[in-house]
Amino acid sequence: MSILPIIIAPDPRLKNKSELVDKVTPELVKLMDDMLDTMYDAPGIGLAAPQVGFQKRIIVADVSTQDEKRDPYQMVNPEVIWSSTELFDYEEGCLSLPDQYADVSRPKRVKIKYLDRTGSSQTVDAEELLAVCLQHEIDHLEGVLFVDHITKLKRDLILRKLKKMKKLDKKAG
Ligand code: GNR
Ligand code: NI
Repeated sequence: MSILPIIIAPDPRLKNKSELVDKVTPELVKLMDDMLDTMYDAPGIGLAAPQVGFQKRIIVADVSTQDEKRDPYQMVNPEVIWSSTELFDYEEGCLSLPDQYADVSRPKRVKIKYLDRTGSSQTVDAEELLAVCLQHEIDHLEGVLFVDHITKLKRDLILRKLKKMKKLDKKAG
């Protein structure tokens, strides 16, 4: 159980492509457990390994609400193997872009193939919020942030604000 520091944009580590995992080792299972702890602590509904400094194709997610039972996903090498032509708009945020939000349009339903924490191949059919979240996390593995799906004008505005915040943080120590 550890909470890992989350990398804030702009940061070149968030723009890298993450590497395929060739074996689900106990170390990677520990990383996935720490990622869930970090996500719940933030709090967030998803987290990708590159956000905590590991350039590996690993994501976690849980879109359950406060009054529901926890429903965590831990996915290794996730891939979208089908997506609907119907789109779904959602106001996205990101733990690596604190307090910044924008509407993003993505396929409403997706089928995702992945390895679970035991190394077994699984698929999940996701729609609406879970589909948004899993596509957002898989984007992180390609070095893509939600702001890469909006206009350059809006993206530059958000990235300028984050740069300014980092500068102020540095000054404050
Ligand atoms: O916590 C998160 N909320 C969220 C809201 C709308 C669309 C996507 C997300 S994912 C985000 C956590 C995060 O940054 N994951 O990479
Ligand atoms: Ni994110």
